[in-house]
Amino acid sequence: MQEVKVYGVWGSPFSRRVEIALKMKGVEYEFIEEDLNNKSEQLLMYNPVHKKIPVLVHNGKPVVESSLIMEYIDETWKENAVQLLPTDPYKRAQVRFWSKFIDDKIMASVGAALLSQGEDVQKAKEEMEEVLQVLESEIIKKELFGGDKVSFLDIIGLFVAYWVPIVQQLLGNYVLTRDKFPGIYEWADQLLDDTFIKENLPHKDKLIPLLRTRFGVQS
Ligand SMILES: N[C@@H](CCC(=O)N[C@@H](CS)C(=O)NCC(=O)O)C(=O)O
Repeated sequence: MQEVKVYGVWGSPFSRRVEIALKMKGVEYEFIEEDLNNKSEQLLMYNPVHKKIPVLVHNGKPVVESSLIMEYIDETWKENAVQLLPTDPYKRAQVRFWSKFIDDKIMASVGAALLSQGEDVQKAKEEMEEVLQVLESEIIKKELFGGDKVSFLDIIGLFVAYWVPIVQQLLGNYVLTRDKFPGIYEWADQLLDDTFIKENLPHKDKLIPLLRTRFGVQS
């Protein structure tokens, strides 16, 4: 009998990646909700380097970093019908490249442009627009994002498709707009309309108060 546990936070885009990947593979797991203000001993023991969620624990062995966990899930439950990464090595490398681009460039630019204040904000917004433009050019090719099946990059990109518009609305601070990024919105609309994805995203009514508290926004 396999033991699969996920230490996470229900509203986190990183935790959701792991849960979505496990569900797509049909792997049963136990979800352990962490309080990030009071991290459990297990979390600190399993992820002593970053002390962050999510952590996947498979038969007692921890795996950290959401995109690496997704790869681990794909390789461990190979026999399951759904494959998250393409088989072709060149395509796999491209998927890893864009996954890293979203996690390194887009995440950082969103934080700087939407969540910070002060004189550098305008510059940060321009930088966020610049990196989103790069993503827009890739997404409109419809090769790695937005095929007929939910792909590895679609799951990684849920942060852009779902979380970013909600955060923008909450802060009244808009960079990712439909007129400037029609390709991203077309892809996001299609992805968020997928029944399985819809069922596995945190509900907006619950997510908004959580993010409000997290970002210290008055209601
Ligand atoms: N690169 C990490 C990012 C994970 C991450 O940022 N997790 C946040 C919650 S959304 C966290 O655990 N923060 C706790 C902290 O920074 O103390 C991944 O992909 O798993």
